[in-house]
Amino acid sequence: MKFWLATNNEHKKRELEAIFSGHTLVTPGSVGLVFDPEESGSTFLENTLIKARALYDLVHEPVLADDSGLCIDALDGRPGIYSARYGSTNGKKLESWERNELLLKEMEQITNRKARFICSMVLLFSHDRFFVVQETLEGEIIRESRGSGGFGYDPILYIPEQGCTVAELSEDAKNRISHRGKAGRAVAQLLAHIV
Ligand code: ITT
Repeated sequence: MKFWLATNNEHKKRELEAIFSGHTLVTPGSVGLVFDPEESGSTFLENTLIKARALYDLVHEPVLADDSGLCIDALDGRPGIYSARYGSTNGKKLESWERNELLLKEMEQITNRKARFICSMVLLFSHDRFFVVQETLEGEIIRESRGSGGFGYDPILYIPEQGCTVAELSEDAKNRISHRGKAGRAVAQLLAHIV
């Protein structure tokens, strides 16, 4: 099946293409559509729906959207829905490695390192018909960045069961255990039943 992908993040696109192999995913950017909705929701789920509906209004075809981020217990869930904007000044976003360094600094004196990635995913057929899944990947914030795979906060989330950070996993291994991989497979299963 073909669906539009409500993202400008190439890393997410790549992961989702592997998770949804057998389907055709098209990003607005790939066909020259300008897509930059304001993520004004107060939860991952609200932001996913905002993105999905905004793209649906442009294309009037099924849309898949993902809103995700890193939630740290000792920081009351921050950066959470602001993960992409953590450390931004005057609207200018930091590079991923700069965000990671800043976050490690903020966590320097903190002993409770528990954290998780969250991915809220929506497959939307119209404004009022959609399927939602939200998944997590549990881990701990490491003291120093490790690994070069993945993207975003992957080098600083350590997964005890794997004995490494997410950035030290292969793409396949990340997709097998990740918040996005688990959410995507659940959505793909739903899709198989409803289409
Ligand atoms: P779109 O809104 O265009 O999809 P984005 O990068 O702004 O792209 P989000 O608003 O969902 O996406 O922000 C998610 C941020 O959370 C992302 O920029 C990363 O910093 C982080 N993040 C999400 N998933 C991640 C993952 O699998 N590994 C590492 N960091 C992740």
